Amino acid sequence: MNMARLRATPLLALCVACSGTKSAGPPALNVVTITATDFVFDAPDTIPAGLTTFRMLNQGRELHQAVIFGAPGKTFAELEAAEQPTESMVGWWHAFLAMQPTLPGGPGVVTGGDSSIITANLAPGNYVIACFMASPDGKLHVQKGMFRRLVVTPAPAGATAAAEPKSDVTVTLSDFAFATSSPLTAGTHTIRVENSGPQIHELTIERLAPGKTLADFQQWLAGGMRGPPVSAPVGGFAGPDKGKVGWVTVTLTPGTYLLTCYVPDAKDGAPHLLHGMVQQVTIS
Ligand SMILES: [Cu+2]
Repeated sequence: MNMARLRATPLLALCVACSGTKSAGPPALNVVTITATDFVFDAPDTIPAGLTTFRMLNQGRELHQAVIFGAPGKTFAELEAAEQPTESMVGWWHAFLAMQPTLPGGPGVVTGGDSSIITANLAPGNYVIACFMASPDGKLHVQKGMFRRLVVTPAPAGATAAAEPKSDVTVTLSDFAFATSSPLTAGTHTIRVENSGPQIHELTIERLAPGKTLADFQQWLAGGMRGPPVSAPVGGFAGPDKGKVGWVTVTLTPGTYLLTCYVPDAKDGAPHLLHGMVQQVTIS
């Protein structure tokens, strides 16, 4: 996402909001900025419930994402304990799923200097914003303290819900596939992301290096991810829960991309992409 384009967006939204039109209509979407550095999040402490656009600015050098998760009735301390990996990946994920987490959606992974924009519907409750990317030392960013508490308060009484963002394509997530309603094309798109389940999924969009293919990516994975990566993430949607929807705004340019899901499998803990949840798409 081009920074100039990003800066233009809120200005445009502001103009619309301040145009003086008194006609009834849904209010503008609440926009929340999350700043990610190595390895700290800056974000508001409290936001109102409802449809919310999250703009994550990656001002670090490493890849970052902003997974937003909660679990009914859990304290922040319990959420923060659940996010820290244990020795067994599958054991950790089983314990995480056992608290019946909710992942309404968060900005997907982007490189340093880039930004990641999504819209998600958040219910009131306690949430944690966390980054589960790994550093070259093998530690996950969440282990380096890259997490932050977020309180979502009930929307004010009588408040009208904001309208859903307009999307031009839908990507449906399932065990273990991506289904695209129409071919993705070059340009800026707002993609509606639907999770038909049964598991939690995500949509990560990665641009393959020139001449590289899905086979090269799979070989790189199988080789223990040594050497330079064959793809670079350009955004995505972390979530949503089964049966829920969200939106991701992303700019694609001609080339070859991958749609990937790194969510651990509920049975064996392996990332869903190893169960086939990876797809190569050509953008023209
Ligand atoms: Cu998945």
